[in-house]
Amino acid sequence: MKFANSIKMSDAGLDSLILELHKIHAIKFGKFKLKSGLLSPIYFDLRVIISYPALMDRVAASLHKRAKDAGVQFDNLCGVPYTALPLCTIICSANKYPMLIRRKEAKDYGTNRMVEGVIHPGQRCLIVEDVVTSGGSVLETAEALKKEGLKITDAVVFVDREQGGSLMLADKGITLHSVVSVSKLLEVLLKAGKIDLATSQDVKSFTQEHNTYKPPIPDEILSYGARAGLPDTHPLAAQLLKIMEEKKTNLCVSADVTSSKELLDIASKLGPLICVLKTHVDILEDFSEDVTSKLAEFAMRHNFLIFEDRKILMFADIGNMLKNEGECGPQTSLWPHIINAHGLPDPGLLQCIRVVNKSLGCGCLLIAQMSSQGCLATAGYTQAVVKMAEEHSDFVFGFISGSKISEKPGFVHMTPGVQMHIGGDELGQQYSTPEDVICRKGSDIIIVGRGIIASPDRLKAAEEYRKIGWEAYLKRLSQGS
Ligand code: S5P
Repeated sequence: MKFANSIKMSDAGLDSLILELHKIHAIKFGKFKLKSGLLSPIYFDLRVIISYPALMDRVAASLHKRAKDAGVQFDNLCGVPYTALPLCTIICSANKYPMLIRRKEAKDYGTNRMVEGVIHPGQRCLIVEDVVTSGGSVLETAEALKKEGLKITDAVVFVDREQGGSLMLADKGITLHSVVSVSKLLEVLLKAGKIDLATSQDVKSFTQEHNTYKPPIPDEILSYGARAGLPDTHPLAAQLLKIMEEKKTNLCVSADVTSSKELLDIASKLGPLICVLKTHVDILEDFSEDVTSKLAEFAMRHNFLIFEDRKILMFADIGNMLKNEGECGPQTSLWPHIINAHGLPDPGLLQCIRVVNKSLGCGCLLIAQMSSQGCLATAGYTQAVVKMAEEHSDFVFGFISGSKISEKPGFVHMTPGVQMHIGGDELGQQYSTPEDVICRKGSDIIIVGRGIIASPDRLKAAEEYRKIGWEAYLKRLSQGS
């Protein structure tokens, strides 16, 4: 028999694997009652692959490759019972890795063990799973293995249903590596004409609406004002949190417009309703120094901060290049209060941009997650960015993220991709609602662009977002007490 590990899982290989799985009804569309009682428009039944050995080899190989590509270190593997057991067996047999089996129920005779196989406490065990929804089954297996003294830092799964499992596991110190996400799967099936657009949208809405992730609720949820007064809070975060408390707003308007007149109009009219104005001055067609000084005037008058979004002129080179090109400093007479940077290059980048910006009183938000579909910033990356922020907390005061990702109350979380209804645009932007972002995902500030900018009455739209965002915050506070 040709072993599965010889199979190369190219993009085309993955697409054909998805199509094969659809063909044997391992992926089904319709109405399926889940354990929770919910009616799901999609169902995965990967149990059937045991009847298709060649396909089973390919799924096992893809799991193995995913773990290897992610550089996961492990001493042995354990499959979550039952569907992942044969998959784990194939990986171990083909690659000569030791395997462990977790029992679902203890025997009442013999050794009475919950985990079978030779255990060396302190060794790292990689968990293998077929489908993850909430992450609960992976966690159960991880807990059983931990009781035996094993270290569990990673799990590899074939399908991530993108309903919060990876975030929940990340909270427990486990990085989830998935071969395929539901979004990718829908994309492939749609392209191949196996499903229609309405089915794909239906599944997307279902996964977004039934996200199972609940950020851990700290013993006490602190108000914005209380967080401003904590000794470890960065001075800029403190200023921002105070503004939010005073003006009763957690709204940041993303003024993505190309004319200076429009930008200044937004700043002057919406200024009283917002805590932050996010600009992209690089897209202004008629930029002049006059715009920056007027923006600064409005920021003073209406008490908001200016956040210049650096994603287009991205700070994403190595630190040395930015130093050489003088890219780190102000490009205009106005220097914003806030800038952002990716964590991708390395901490050298932060050191470089900090030198210029910190002396000007500017603080930085690290982009830990993105709202765009298929974004590569997944759990492991996000965790690394949080660590980077903690190590540079004299300059970094928070994150651009989809939810709360740090328990440190001094960090501010700002979330883009917000509109009144969940959905997205044709270029992959994905939207959550203000209530979802603030109340359930525990973020602090909603960043709203087209939800306000494309409205015929921007003032009215901004007031609606401000009100809903603020009410969601009050609800979050009341839930914590
Ligand atoms: O992950 C991100 C990060 C940012 S800063 N996704 C985003 O959409 N943004 C920005 O938020 C994006 O550059 C744009 O300025 C704004 C979202 O605009 P909207 O019109 O989709 O609300």
